[in-house]
Amino acid sequence: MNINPNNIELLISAVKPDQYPETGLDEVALSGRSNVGKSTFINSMIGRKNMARTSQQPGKTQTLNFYDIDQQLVFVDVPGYGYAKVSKKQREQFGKMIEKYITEREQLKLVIQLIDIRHAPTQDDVLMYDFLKYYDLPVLIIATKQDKIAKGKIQKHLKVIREKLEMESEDTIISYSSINNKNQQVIWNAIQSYL
Ligand SMILES: Nc1nc2c(ncn2[C@@H]2O[C@H](COP(=O)(O)OP(=O)(O)OP(=O)(O)O)[C@@H](O)[C@H]2O)c(=O)[nH]1
Ligand SMILES: [Mg+2]
Repeated sequence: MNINPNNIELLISAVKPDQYPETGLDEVALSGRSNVGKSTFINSMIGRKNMARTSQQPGKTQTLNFYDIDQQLVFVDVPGYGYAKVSKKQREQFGKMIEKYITEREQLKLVIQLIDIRHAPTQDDVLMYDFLKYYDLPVLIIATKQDKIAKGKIQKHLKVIREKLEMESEDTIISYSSINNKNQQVIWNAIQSYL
């Protein structure tokens, strides 16, 4: 897939369905723990440093942010889960907002779930994966922050993630680093195969 980095647009930050944009394009949503690197992943895939807002503090993304990617697809940046400092009420609101989007959005073709390659998936990661599979959504697992482990250990860590999630055989896992963009073309090819 060939993306023009100068043709990316934040369409809207939405909190409810009547705000979702009508583009006619397929959508790919980003899911994962707060601070795992979802917004950074979007920036790195499109070759733009500051398109999606990122932070070292978890809890940065609080709305569904729809990015038109060169009129080829829409990335939807989603608030992360598992951040203890978010209030219970806010967690419930995020949960409802995400559930509504994921379960009702027809043009949603793929969910990319990011997992930190250094650690086994958490209980929240497992719950999210199970939730997506319950709704029959294809899931592409990106084991991110690959730059933080030795190359020789990648396969072992991928295996731990695959087993802990009990990944379905049709789902794919790919390692990635938003620092050096390794595997970026492999990931674009994988994304394209779901659209
Ligand atoms: N070393 C390394 N750091 C990364 C990578 N991806 C993201 N980070 C860092 O991880 C931190 C969190 O990144 P974000 O993209 O804001 O995380 P997020 O998942 O969008 O977080 P929320 O919006 O809170 O859900 C930032 O300090 C990033 O620089 C990576 O591949 N390698
Ligand atoms: Mg974010």
